[in-house]
Amino acid sequence: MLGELEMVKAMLGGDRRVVVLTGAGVSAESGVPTFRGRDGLWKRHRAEDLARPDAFAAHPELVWEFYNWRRGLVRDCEPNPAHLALAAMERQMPNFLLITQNVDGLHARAGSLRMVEMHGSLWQVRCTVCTHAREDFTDLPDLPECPVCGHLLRPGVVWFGEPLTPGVLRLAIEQIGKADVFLSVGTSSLVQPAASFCQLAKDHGAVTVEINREPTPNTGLMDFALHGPAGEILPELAAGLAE
Ligand code: BJW
Ligand code: ZN
Repeated sequence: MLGELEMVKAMLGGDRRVVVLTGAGVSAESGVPTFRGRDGLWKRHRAEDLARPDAFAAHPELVWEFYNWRRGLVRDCEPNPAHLALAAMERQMPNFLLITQNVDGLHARAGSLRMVEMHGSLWQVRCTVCTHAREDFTDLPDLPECPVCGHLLRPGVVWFGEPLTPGVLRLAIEQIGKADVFLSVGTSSLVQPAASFCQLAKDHGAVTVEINREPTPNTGLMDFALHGPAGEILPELAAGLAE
């Protein structure tokens, strides 16, 4: 009898439409701290308490210090076997879309192209007042200023209570609605709207698969739950496709 991993492998072949949602757990093996749990602490602040517009309005220097620390940390990290396996899957599958909640850019550095960064990017900055926005990989000052109008810049990420970039949610919903297989990898499935993607996929008849070190609130919705490190499980799935 086939194990769960072999059964999932078998469903990824051919021209099946596959949508993968990733979260912070995918980058954990690169040394990037996850958002929640013990890792989600920075200088006694919870990451969730800093990734908010009200925190930025009240303490922009503290929030920028948090983001500048993360930019420096991620710059020294490398994509891990989980990122590489997803990039390999994309090359082997004609109908593949990666939707990531991660802002670290490691999927792109691993070679993923058909990818949506639904919560923005650590490497984007934009003005809090005018339309200036840019990609910036350099070391930023403590309180970076807009070169156009002189007002404060902010990280180009999506904070709690903010809408996703126009078109991103529409694309995700459209593609999930057509998916044959939906994989949720390394996310706690606590943050909306990403946490609802699994139910959406299931409602449209997709086979649902979770890859995580621990169960999540969505585990009960899954047809398959593969518990373990993404950096071990994803390469096994990708290797199956090449055989
Ligand atoms: C491993 C592993 C290994 C570890 N291998 N696994 C409906 C109901 C209730 C609330 C809401 C709702 N709709 C909207 C909301 C509000 C809010 C929300 O969801 N709140 C909940 C917390 C209750 N959502 C929003 O505000 C969103 N906006 C929105 O909906 O706007 C609507 C709107 C429309 C029109 C006008 C105005 C508004 C926006 C959400 C933005 C989230 N932003 C953040 C910060 C991004 C920038 C940054 O990084 O600094 O995104 S929050 C944070 O959480 C970050 C992450 O992308 C996101 C998800 O976290 P993730 O990836 O799941 O990480 P963790 O740490 O939670 O989990 C890691 C997992 O990995 C764990 O399960 C581990 O076990 C596992 N793991 N190692 C495999 N090796
Ligand atoms: Zn400006």
